[in-house]
Amino acid sequence: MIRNPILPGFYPDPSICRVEDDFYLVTSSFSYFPGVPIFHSKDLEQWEQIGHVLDRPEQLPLTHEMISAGIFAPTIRYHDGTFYMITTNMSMGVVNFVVTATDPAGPWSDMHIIQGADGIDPSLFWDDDGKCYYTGTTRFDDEAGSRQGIWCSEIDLATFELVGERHIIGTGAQVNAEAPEGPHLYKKDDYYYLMIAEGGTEHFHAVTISRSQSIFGEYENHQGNPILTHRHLGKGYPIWNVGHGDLVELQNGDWYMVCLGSRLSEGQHKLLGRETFLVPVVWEDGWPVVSKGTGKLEWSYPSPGLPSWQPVGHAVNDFKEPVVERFEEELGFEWNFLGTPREDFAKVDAGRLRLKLLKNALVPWEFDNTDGSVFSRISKIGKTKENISFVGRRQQHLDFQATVTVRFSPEENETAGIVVLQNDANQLRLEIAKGQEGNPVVRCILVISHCDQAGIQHFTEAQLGEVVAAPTQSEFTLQVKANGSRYSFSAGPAADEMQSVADEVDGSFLGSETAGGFVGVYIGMFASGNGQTKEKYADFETFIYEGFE
Ligand code: 6LW
Repeated sequence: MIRNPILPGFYPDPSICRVEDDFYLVTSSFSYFPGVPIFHSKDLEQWEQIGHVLDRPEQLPLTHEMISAGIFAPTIRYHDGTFYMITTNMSMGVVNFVVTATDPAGPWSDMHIIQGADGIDPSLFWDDDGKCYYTGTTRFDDEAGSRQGIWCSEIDLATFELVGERHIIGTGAQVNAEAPEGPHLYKKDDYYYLMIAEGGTEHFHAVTISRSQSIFGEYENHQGNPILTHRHLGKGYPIWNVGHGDLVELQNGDWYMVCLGSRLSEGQHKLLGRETFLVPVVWEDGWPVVSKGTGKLEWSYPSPGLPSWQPVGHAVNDFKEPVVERFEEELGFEWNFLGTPREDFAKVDAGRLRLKLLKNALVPWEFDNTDGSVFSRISKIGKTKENISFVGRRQQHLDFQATVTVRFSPEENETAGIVVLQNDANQLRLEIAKGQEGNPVVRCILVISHCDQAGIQHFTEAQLGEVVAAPTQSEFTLQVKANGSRYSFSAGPAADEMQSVADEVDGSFLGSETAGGFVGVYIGMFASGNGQTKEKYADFETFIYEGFE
């Protein structure tokens, strides 16, 4: 059975390709490093992460400053023995580039930057004659004024250069469609199909399609558009902002679409960001019908009937057992840094994750003095390339619990702990610090952004609770539990001696509908010298993530 979402948690803008019996799927990763997680499946039901496409600093220059910058919507394709992943790095400006590999688990090549390719959401399409075409988004002027459209150009993949004239091939199904983006071209039965996302990546998101018998158009919009959306289901429908899809044809001629959607907590909060869903597609009269019979994303679909298969490791969508990280070897694929790690601040060493106390902290700077729009915030990036000592994983369930043991003796204003992170200006931290009486304390800190009347963002920090530890205590068990958007924090010297630090905190402000941006919540471990880098580490042991719903 297909259980949706197939990739729970923040995995937006999915793209899929098939090579014989194997399916590969990639998603956006913004300012998290490594970037572009890549998943493998043979049955479309279980998905195993096989790596990250961008796992070397030179492939992925990022800063940590603006979490929703970095890598936007990738496309994965396979042609003639080579895998291609094409995407945009917003932290380099708007730079579109391709990396290639013969093994999708890596290594992937260095970046091949496509000069002259403006806009976001690049995709590649090979025609029957072997020519390859680039599609992306752009602003252009016509008699209707300045607007966004989809452009297409031939590309030479020997030199990674655009060839010949570029053509505007689509502007969306709706008149003055908001944000036509995420284009992909397909060819079926003598038609080129241009499938795009439109309506913006929020409540009005949608997948629409047009077709033409010639690659540069003119494309005829489908009368049945949008072919997938949840915008007409009203607010509060449990899966929201459905759109940005990519199609795949199975070995047996069946078709499926991967797309993004968000599960809502309490009917309105998008804490998990945008997740990856899978939906069956049939073709009728030359056009795709998505989720035939209901027309909306369902929580499950019957098995596609592919040969049975067991992943080699752990399927990323299997949470029957708690996910336990013992930090015995390298960090598992679920762990990320914020920005490109340029310093050696995280060591996995004999059952411990050692995080060095760097001078930077997860302090709110991101919203300071900018308006709320992601793009105006992106324009402010580039202040610092210094790291934050942070390692985190996605919150993948509306209800979950995470527990970790930390060895740390705080001095001066040093801190270490765990954080529920949407972005620098919207977070809940459970941190060990030196208290006013000199004892170590564990305190819960809330950081929340708000907008003033002029539309400028600010933030507030507040302490929500504190427990005081014995003067010599240096081992702490920290736990965060979520029940919908209520987060509870507890701490103690051992797992069976826990005390509440802050209970049932309203974490709804961590939803992207108010916090802004394109990411979902992470649960991270951090350490900071708060102003000073120290040759000192906080040691984290046995991180247990349990997902309930
Ligand atoms: C992405 C665009 C979108 O590039 O949001 O949902 C942007 N669609 O296609 C960031 O994910």
